[in-house]
Amino acid sequence: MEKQERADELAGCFALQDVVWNARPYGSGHINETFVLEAKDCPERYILQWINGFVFKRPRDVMENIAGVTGWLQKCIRAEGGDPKRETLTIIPTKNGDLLYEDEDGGAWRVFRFIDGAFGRDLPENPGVFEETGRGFGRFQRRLSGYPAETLKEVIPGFHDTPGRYKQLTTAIERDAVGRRSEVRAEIEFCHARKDEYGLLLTQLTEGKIPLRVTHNDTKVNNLLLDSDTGCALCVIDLDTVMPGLAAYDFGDAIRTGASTAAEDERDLNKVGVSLEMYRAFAQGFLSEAGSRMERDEICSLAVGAKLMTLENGLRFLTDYLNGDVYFKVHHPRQNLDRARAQFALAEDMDHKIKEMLDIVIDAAGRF
Ligand code: ADP
Ligand code: GN1
Ligand code: MG
Repeated sequence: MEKQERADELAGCFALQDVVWNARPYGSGHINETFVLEAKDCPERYILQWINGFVFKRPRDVMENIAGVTGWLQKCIRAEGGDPKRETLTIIPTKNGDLLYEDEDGGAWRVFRFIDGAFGRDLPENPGVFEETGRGFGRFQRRLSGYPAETLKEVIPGFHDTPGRYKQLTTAIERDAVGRRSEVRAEIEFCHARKDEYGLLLTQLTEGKIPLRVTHNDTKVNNLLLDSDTGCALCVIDLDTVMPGLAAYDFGDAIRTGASTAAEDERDLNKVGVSLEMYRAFAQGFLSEAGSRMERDEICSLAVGAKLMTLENGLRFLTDYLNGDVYFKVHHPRQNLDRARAQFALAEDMDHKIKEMLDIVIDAAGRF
């Protein structure tokens, strides 16, 4: 059965008001299928999502992680005088009290309260918006600093294991499943030439120079909602990948998406680069919330993280292109290749600016 058809029927399985719900496709994520549930004369709206079972092999683990983390965040938000219904996700259980609903094809579905009066962006329009985005992700990391990390399930093993991502690329190159290898020789060369860089952060972690924290791990700019009235950071969403990780992953992925001068899949590579003005704005916001606990090595790792997350996503997009677009949603057949090329162009620009990027985070931390 098509997802849309299923979505229309599924509202009745969740603990919602007993009215006729209409499901409309929503958002621009690459992984899940998202719908907004609306009903005539009903002010409440909800998000209904099909959890991508190819990406998340154990959706129940995903939901248990989210339940734990949102429960913790609700307490922090209440203690800080905030509104837990708007500042974090609220899971709406099924009528049986379960965190998810399994359909007869084995697909997993969940419902969240819709956060009204808020907006997200694929690309922030100015440094002010991006500074708030930094504050939002930094606050998320600060609030979760005491969370018992050992209770979190590793929902995607090796999610930010960049050397592992490179290995997956080499496997995809060898298999050449859909005959695209000969078309991407230059991109493959680019990835081989940088193979010594992929382990930079993991080495620092193993050597004890930077700490493991509870991180979001998918801090694309559109995974943060801002308040429509005040423009302030409101709610971090898309909590599927909350796991132990590095501050540099969250800092880095937000820079990759929000400080880029072009879209993630921009074809005109002359347009692609990192804006240091945007980078600085994000760094100031992020560090104002999460920076006080960080030592100098960790602060420096943030700049490295920006480059590494950009390379890592490039590796992943190229791998998926070679595998026949089985992981990321694509709207046309060359989109993963466009995405990979744009990431590589962005990483090259970061190579030229890495010294300034390091200086900016040190400066924004204001303590060294
Ligand atoms: P994906 O993993 O596919 O990126 P997301 O969980 O990020 O899925 O959801 C996709 C989009 O749906 C988001 O970018 C956001 O615009 C919107 N969205 C998700 N959850 C909510 C929510 N609780 N309230 C309002 N909008 C939401
Ligand atoms: C996916 O779910 P979404 O669209 O926010 C992906 C991220 C990638 C990103 C690239 C679970 O994020 O890791 O960085 O696409 N999420 C997962 O745009 O793989
Ligand atoms: Mg998302």
